Amino acid sequence: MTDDARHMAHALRLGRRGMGKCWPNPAVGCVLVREGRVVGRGWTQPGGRPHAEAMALGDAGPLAKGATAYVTLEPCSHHGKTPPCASALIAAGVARVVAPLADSDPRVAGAGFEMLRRAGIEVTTGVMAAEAAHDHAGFFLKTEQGRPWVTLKLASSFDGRIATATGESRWITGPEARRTVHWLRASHDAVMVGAGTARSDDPDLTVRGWGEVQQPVRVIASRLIDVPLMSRLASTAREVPVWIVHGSEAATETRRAWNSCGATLLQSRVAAGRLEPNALLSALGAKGLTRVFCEGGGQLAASLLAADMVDELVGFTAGMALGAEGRPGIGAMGVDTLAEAPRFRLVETRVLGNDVMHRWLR
Ligand code: AOF
Ligand code: ZN
Repeated sequence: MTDDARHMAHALRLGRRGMGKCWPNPAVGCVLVREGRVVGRGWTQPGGRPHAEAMALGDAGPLAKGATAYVTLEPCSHHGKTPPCASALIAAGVARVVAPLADSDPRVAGAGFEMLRRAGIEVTTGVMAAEAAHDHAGFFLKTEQGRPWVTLKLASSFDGRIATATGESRWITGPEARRTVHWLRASHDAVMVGAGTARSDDPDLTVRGWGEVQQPVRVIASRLIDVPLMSRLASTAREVPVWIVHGSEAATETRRAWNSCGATLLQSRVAAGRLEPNALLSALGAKGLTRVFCEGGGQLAASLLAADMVDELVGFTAGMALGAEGRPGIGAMGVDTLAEAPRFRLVETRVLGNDVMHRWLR
């Protein structure tokens, strides 16, 4: 590994600390290195500001002069709620900037690199670009296509079932797998379920067991908002945000009731009696979400998969069989031939207690 790659790997690790916390902004990391020594570290703060470079420059103080800045995304050039990071790097006397990729925000998109070069700073791009592209994939999708990255989780028996015929589902996978699910929730901006799951499981959808964390937004996709007002989601909507994406058919009284519980309602398009996946995700992207963790149910998962809108699969498979009478984890997708089925590439397997976790990318 070259020194540049090593320091960029460090900056990427720091950047990941902000994942799930700094939407609508990207989770950027920054390391300042002078004469081979790290003199400043920073990452994008909760809510998206201050930016990573400002944090690292603050950490380094006068030691930033003559240093190389390793930033996981092009430093910004626009005057937003904070001054441009490119100007801050110039003012601090940084000698060189290494950043893997250009920012996809049209207000920046190359202008940050341009500002630095004009000020006589050497700019190196491309270092660990694939890793950075993966970390910022949600932010890029949101700025380029208006929708967040979608991770679909399925915790199931060996035969892909999530409950018995009578609806018993606690617990198929063990505590280690469940703990990892909570960590995955925390690394996403939002956790999403369909109305069926919200009704049958009465889930909290919060992150537990990882200390004080910023809770992800809880999204319910429900055309008619047919989720009981006595649910945990409704009763805790003032503590941790609940957003409901619904169709125009949802009754006015139901909308009012959820509103007064503190939920945010987002009306979206319905096609063939279902929330249209594209419109559903666009509604979430428009609200600034960059990474959404979908935990079912089967119908929502099937419609996202069928629409080719799932970017990552995370499976937790237990050594247990429930048979054809068990409830399938994914609903009907209308797939007739293998050629029509969405395919994913295996990127990781992990043993978690008596279960296996497997991660796949589109
Ligand atoms: C950076 N470093 O750590 C992040 C950046 O609304 P503002 O003013 O905070 O600007 C948000 C934009 O800044 C966002 O769309 C993206 O282009 C960039 N994010 N830039 O230099 C950072 N998080
Ligand atoms: Zn910035």
